[in-house]
Amino acid sequence: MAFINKGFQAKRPTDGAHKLPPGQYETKDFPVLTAGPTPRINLANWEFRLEGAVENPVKWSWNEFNALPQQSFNPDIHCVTKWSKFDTKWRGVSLDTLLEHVQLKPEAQFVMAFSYGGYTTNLPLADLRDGKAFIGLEYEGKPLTAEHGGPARLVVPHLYFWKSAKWVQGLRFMAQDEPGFWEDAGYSMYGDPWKEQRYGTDDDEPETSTTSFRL
Ligand SMILES: Nc1nc2c(c(=O)[nH]1)N[C@H]1C(S)=C(S)[C@@H](COP(=O)(O)O)O[C@H]1N2
Ligand SMILES: [Mo]
Repeated sequence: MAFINKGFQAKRPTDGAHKLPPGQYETKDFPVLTAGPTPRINLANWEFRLEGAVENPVKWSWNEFNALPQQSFNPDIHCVTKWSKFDTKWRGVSLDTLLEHVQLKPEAQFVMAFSYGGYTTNLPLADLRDGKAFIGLEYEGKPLTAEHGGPARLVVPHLYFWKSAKWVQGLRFMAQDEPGFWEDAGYSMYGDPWKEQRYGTDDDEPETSTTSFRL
């Protein structure tokens, strides 16, 4: 029954209630999921960059980055391997704060997050705005551990957690959407857990497709 929309009954909670997206289960643990080794990062050389389709590429050292305004975030997170964890406790820098420092070129619509160690993941720029994403520096009141992406990781909790690049080094703004590491391996270009977009085959079909409406 391929024409059933898997996300039909799933609604993202709007009232702050903790809910499980379709196919997920709750865990109290914080599992570690990494493809490859954990990179060793020397804070003296660490930098975070905004580059690509911008008028003014920006770069922060570790001390400069930590001097940016920080906020607390308590999101629910959802991994494509089906665990969800409610009410995680972070501190970090909102992407809105970082975006104040760049003048984007008009064609900048997508972002490639890139990490120490070579990991990449793609997102629409709109998904980083309006309090929806942050760079996490602390978890449960302590500096973020290396296994969870410390010293700094992207956190985009409304999308599957593979979009939350650990050891993030920067964001490259792009005119066109391009697949990152897992997306290139067949995972969804967008990864909305409420629509259960796990694989590329779960992504919304173009509006021009009529076959899915035939019985
Ligand atoms: N750099 C990097 N970031 C990454 C990954 C990775 O392998 N490398 N794995 C992703 C996946 S698949 C998930 S589920 C989360 C896991 O984060 P955690 O190990 O802190 O639970 O990190 C994401 N970010
Ligand atoms: Mo994952």
